[in-house]
Amino acid sequence: MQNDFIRGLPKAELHLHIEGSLEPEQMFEFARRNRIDLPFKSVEEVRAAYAFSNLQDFLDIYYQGAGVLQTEEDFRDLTLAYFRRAAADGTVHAEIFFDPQTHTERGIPFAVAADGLLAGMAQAETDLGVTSKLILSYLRHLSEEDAFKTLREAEPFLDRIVGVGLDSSELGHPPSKFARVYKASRERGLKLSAHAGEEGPPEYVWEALDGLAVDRIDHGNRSLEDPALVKRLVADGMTLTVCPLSNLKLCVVDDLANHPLKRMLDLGLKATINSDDPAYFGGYIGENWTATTAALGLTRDELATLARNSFTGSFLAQGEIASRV
Ligand code: ES4
Ligand code: ZN
Repeated sequence: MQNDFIRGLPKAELHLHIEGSLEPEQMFEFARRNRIDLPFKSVEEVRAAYAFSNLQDFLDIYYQGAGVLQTEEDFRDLTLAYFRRAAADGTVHAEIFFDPQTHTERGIPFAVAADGLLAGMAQAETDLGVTSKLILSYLRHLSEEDAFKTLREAEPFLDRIVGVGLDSSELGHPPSKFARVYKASRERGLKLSAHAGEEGPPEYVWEALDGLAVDRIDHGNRSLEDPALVKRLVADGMTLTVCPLSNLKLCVVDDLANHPLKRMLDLGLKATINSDDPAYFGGYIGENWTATTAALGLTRDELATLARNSFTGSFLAQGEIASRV
């Protein structure tokens, strides 16, 4: 059975927004203990609201949901709950994004979020044996100046943050808008990734490569529209962190059977499978692997390649990778 094979395959998750792992049940729990009013009466009502026709539809409700996260304990509990699910799916390493500006903009200090997340990550390693790294993601609908402010706030944590990302509304906010803050991030020793080619055109992927000098592309689906770009990504051995159930929920693909993941592998692209915002998109890493495998008929060889890519494409040090693939 492919599903048992998949669960038994040691995997890394490279594209996970921790705020996107907030399950409706937990949203009510945090709202209750923080005395916050929610515009929903029940878990069912929340789930019914998760019908999106594009990225912005989702982002509006995702930022609203994150409002229940108030204390260090909230961030820790959220993180540990994610790792329990990821571990059950055979995940042994995860590199998780958080959106500091989503929290600092509403008065929650950077350190409250970061300390809580790091505490959850440490506990996950002790209790579950899952290793992890933390990536701060700049919100691209805000200014580059605001991203610089976030980088300054991150300063005391830079020994515990592996890299930066770029997320939120893609169209109208090209990677080039953040060229200077990416250069500054690189100079501080941080790894670089950026969401590109999810809804945005291939030009945005070129910009992430040439303008930001990223180490990893998040999504990258629309790269396939440009053969010269595909050639470049293959030549660079660039990792793409692909998120099949996210693509389905956000109408980036109309059917999983038409998902480009298999085509990416056939073209020699270094693709990986990830869950993005599992509480909103209907599945954690395991469901992403099993649903994609069923829809595209992936072979065991392809599954092994995807698992290997998830480690070689990670921000683990070379020596750490060698012992795990
Ligand atoms: C995101 Cl799916 C996706 N795309 C862009 N930004 C995001 N933030 C959280 N999930
Ligand atoms: Zn994402």
